[in-house]
Amino acid sequence: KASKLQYYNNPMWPGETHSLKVEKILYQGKSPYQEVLIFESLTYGKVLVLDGIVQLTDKDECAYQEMITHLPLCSIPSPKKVLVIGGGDGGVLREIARHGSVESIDICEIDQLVIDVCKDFFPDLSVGFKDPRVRLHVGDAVEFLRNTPEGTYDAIIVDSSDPIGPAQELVEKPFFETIARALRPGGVLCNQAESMWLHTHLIQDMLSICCETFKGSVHYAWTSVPTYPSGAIGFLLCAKEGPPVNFLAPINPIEKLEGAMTAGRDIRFYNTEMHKAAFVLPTFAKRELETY
Ligand code: AAT
Repeated sequence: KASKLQYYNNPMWPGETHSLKVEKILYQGKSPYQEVLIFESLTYGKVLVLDGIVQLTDKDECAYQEMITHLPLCSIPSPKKVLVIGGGDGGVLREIARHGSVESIDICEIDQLVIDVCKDFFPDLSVGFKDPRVRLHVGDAVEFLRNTPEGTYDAIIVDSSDPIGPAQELVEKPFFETIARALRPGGVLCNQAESMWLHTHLIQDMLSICCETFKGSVHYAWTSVPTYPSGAIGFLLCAKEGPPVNFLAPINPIEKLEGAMTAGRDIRFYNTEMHKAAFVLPTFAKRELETY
């Protein structure tokens, strides 16, 4: 029922909007953290919307979930302990499960309602919760990481919403410091890092914080997700000081992992070429982001 003006006034992408034809509203509710909406669209299947912002659709979720997961996990040999922040839909868990080396998968999602409604409406994503290696923690990631012992994880994936609302603190320096502490030497972070078309300043801020915090290596990667604003989304890949990590050429290629391409649902988007290509930046983005 928001007025048209409100739709064009999101501070993350002022003056623009993107619309999908709604065939049927399947769920509408409000948690203590956000408004949750699920609808059936005409062309993208079911859509999950939080506080008016598209988080995923059936049609293009593969691009986001596969890239945010395999970019970090294919960059280190034999990942064992993995943490997911956010990701209550379960899609990233589904992707992590393809890695046979993984022994434990912790997930910290703030909103129980997101988990519950995704179990009802997105079975292809919430299937990720069925893996016996998964341990669910419902709570704020800031608090969770504060209590995580140093050096616990090989990889941390921050699959969080935009930094307005419950994810506000997840782009700030103290948060990145707790992530670095929670990683083992040479451990890796992959963080949802917005669009190079829209959020240069935010990305520059995150890059400069991460370069100070992670002494190993820091890179920006990006991919195409048609239903995210500007049709592109980026990822920040950071390695903690320790055994060197070369994100640009995967040391643990998915094609060589027993059954990984076909386990559960077939991989649709990620492959080693897409991995390498994700780090290739257009000239304007090179200029704006590579000095960091
Ligand atoms: N895989 C779907 C993509 C998402 S969902 C992001 C999730 O992060 C949401 O379920 C939200 O409840 C959770 N979240 C937000 N803040 C916190 C927090 N502080 N602690 C734990 N979980 C949190 C992201 C899509 C990105 C869209 C880009 N425009």
